[in-house]
Amino acid sequence: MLAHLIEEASKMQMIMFGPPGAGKGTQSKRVAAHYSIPQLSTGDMLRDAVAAGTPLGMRAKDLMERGALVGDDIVVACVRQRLMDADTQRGFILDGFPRTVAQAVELNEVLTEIGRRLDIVIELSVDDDELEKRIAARARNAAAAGEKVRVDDDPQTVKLRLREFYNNTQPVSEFYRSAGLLVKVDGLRDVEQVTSEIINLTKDVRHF
Ligand code: B4P
Repeated sequence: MLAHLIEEASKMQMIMFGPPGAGKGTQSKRVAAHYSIPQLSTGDMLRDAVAAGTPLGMRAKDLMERGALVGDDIVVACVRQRLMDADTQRGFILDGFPRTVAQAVELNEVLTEIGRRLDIVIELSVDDDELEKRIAARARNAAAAGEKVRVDDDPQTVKLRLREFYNNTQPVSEFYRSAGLLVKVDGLRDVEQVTSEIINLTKDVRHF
């Protein structure tokens, strides 16, 4: 009973980091459900804005379809606003953010402003061949199910997304490693095995 109450009161503030298709979205949803905290995916926020045709979505659409990163100002503004929502009080998982060192620096500023801090950054490691296979499988499965295929899941665009990752996003890993927050997880295993490892790694870092 006491353990349950402690679990209820404690916070988990984490980042799920990794290349496109590493399973950030897949794992964030599962871990967020385990801790009953929201998954804040900048990819989903941007896709929703594109679908709704908002001014922000119109700025993001072309960049996303080309496999490029959307401007730091747009993404940071989305995250800043979302972190003000009451449901993040017990914690959150940032999925796909930050994707540049500038975003990481701005996130630190936002968290300091609102009196919050990060507990852990999980980096999912998956090699490029497997990333390309997973994204191709997602596109095939969506088409077979009659669902919308993500424009950026086209094989040529995936190569550009990977290039963007190595040029602009990979340095974020070093940023958090030097802050003592980074933990690498082998993302090549089954979905369930990866989730178990993340839950094991995170259960001792929650705070009040
Ligand atoms: P995201 O929506 O973040 O897309 P992603 O990197 O492809 O997704 P993820 O790693 O979550 O893969 P998933 O779990 O789905 O970004 C899309 C675009 O938005 C970016 O290219 C950029 O333009 C823009 N954007 C987003 N955030 C931004 C930011 N902060 N700054 C600037 N621009 C930004 O997994 C992929 C597939 O693998 C799935 O089909 C899944 O079922 C499968 N899978 C997962 N884990 C597996 C496992 N263990 N084994 C086998 N298959 C697995």
